[in-house]
Amino acid sequence: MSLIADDTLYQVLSPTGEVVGSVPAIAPAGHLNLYRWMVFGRVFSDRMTALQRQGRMGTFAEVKGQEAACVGLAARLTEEDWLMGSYRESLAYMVKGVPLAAQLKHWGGYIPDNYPFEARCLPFQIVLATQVLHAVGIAHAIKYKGEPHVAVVGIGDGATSEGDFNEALNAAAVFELPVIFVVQNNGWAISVPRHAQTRVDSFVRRAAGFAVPGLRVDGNDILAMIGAMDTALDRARSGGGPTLIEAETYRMGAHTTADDPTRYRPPEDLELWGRRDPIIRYRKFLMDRQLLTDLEDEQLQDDVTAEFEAAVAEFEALPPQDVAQHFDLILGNPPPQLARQKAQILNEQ
Ligand SMILES: Cc1ncc(C[n+]2csc(CCOP(=O)(O)OP(=O)(O)O)c2C)c(N)n1
Ligand SMILES: [Mg+2]
Repeated sequence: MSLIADDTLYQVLSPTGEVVGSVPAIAPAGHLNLYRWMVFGRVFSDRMTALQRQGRMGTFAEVKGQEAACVGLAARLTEEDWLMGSYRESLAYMVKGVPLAAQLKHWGGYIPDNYPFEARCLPFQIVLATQVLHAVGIAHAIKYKGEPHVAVVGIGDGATSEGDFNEALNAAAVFELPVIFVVQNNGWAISVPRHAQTRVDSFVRRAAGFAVPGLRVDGNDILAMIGAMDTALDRARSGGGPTLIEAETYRMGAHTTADDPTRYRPPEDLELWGRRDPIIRYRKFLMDRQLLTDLEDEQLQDDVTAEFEAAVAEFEALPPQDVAQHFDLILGNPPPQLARQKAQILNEQ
């Protein structure tokens, strides 16, 4: 595969799991690890949504449907590489080394004070596109220090309309920084469809305007994601500068648990993308190659569910969050309105 400036879709597995491109070099254990993360991501997304509905979790942004893109963008990074993302990259963060316990705290309204530095992930951003500036800043530092590391940043299709995204791409190109922008194009920015976001056909075309090479990838194809990341990582590590990867995927769930997509999404779209499910196609590939049996698959589902439930039990045993800390950790000298809000919330407890 070479870096392309057009928008040919790069695929290794067809939606029905047939091999249609060159399979990246991955050991059998590596394949199973990727698959395990994807299955874990589905369980994580479905269970977090259910917990929120039961009043046991805060507002949550689903990962369902985007497991290959999330796992693929993180899986080939070394410990020293950095990963920045939005609320949609929670699974990618766990692949990079952020513990599930930290995710539960973050989504559960606690101060996420258990992000280990060694994971090299900044807390995920809610304010759209801010993380791309952080990634470019970190990539600048990496280059300045002459380190062989890379900064990777995930961003949604809608967030590419932010000025920050465009400024970041330009700076990355001008300074030839070791940064990879992964646009998770999941079709929607809440209720705004992708076609209402930009007049260009694909996001790699926006990269071309900044002279940043782009790869348009089937984001529901884990092997294509891995192949694309390998190409972009090699390029960044060898001083070749930034790359933009557009991962074409689909948000099968709601935007967040605060959203109702039945009000704006045609049901036939969900049916279409259901047939392109990233987990089903990778499972078929693994079974065709005798890397996975039905029995092992069932066992794996049970294992990841048990892992999730054990972490939830620990999370639910935590003492309640001291709400005052949410205010105290932000500003040393809070303005009067924040001081008032803090007093009010403490009063209401
Ligand atoms: C600067 C900013 N503007 C608006 C919002 C409100 N908002 C939250 S998510 C979202 C849609 C983002 O869509 P996209 O970038 O495609 O990411 P996705 O949620 O689809 O992963 C919007 C408008 C925000 N968080 N930050
Ligand atoms: Mg989106």
